Amino acid sequence: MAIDEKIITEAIISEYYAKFKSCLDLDVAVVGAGPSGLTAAWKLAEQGFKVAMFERKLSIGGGMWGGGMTWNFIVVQDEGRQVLEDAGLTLKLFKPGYFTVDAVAATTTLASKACLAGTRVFNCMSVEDVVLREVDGIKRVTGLVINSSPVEIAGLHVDPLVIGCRYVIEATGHDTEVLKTLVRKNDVRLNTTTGGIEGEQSMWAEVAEAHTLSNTREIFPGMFVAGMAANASYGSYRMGPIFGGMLLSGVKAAEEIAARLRGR
Ligand code: 48F
Repeated sequence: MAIDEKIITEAIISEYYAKFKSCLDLDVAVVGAGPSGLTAAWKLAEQGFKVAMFERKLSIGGGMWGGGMTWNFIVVQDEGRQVLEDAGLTLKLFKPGYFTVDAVAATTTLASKACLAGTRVFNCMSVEDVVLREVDGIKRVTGLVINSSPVEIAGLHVDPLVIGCRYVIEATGHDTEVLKTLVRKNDVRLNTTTGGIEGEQSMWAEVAEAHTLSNTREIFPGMFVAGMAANASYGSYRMGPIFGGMLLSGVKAAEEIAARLRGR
């Protein structure tokens, strides 16, 4: 069969823009494709919600590829194990209560679950701001301001584009980048003790794992925090290469948002 390069180009242009156009009005926009964002996207997309995920890097998976210090295994406790088993992974019991799994297998499997469930993934896309609106007298996040990562990396002066959504999941990890932008640019109060971002504390895995789950909530109207961003927002600890809290946080964010969207 003859191959026409122009048809290949046309196929990519058509498919990409059809995908982009279908994402102008989302149920949920997930920022950051680490383990918490991937799990949340998977769980929401498999219920039929319209979900897109925006990830600055070329690869999705965030900080899970390299296990601990590039030694590519991760650890989960009993509590988080089921999420990975539901995804099709087999975990190995290392010591009572501690399970291991290959980090690359875990990352690719979660990524695959999110994609195959119907998440529209935009890699190489950075979220640089949010859209704020006053809805019934209350300020609310109603969309994201996005730009091509190569534009961002090159420091080019190019304006962004905008998508709309019912909910944002802020899953940008330790840096809580999107939430920081929301607070820096607007006179807003978050659902935290001080009303601001509390900041992340040093390593305390046991407490951090539990807090990741309790800190997964709507921190500002229209915006949930998940994963490490949840702990960094609410002033809890880091936990290193134990990932159950990240997975369960994604599940919780998905459950809470699904309930709100259904009650709409
Ligand atoms: O850091 P990350 O993996 O977030 P997570 O889901 O998981 C944390 C763990 O990896 C680990 C840990 C567990 O013990 O502590 O650190 O909370 O993934 C966050 C993703 O967000 C992307 C970033 O490239 C990464 O892949 N990201 C960050 N800021 C932006 C962004 C942004 N402004 N726009 C798009 N993507």
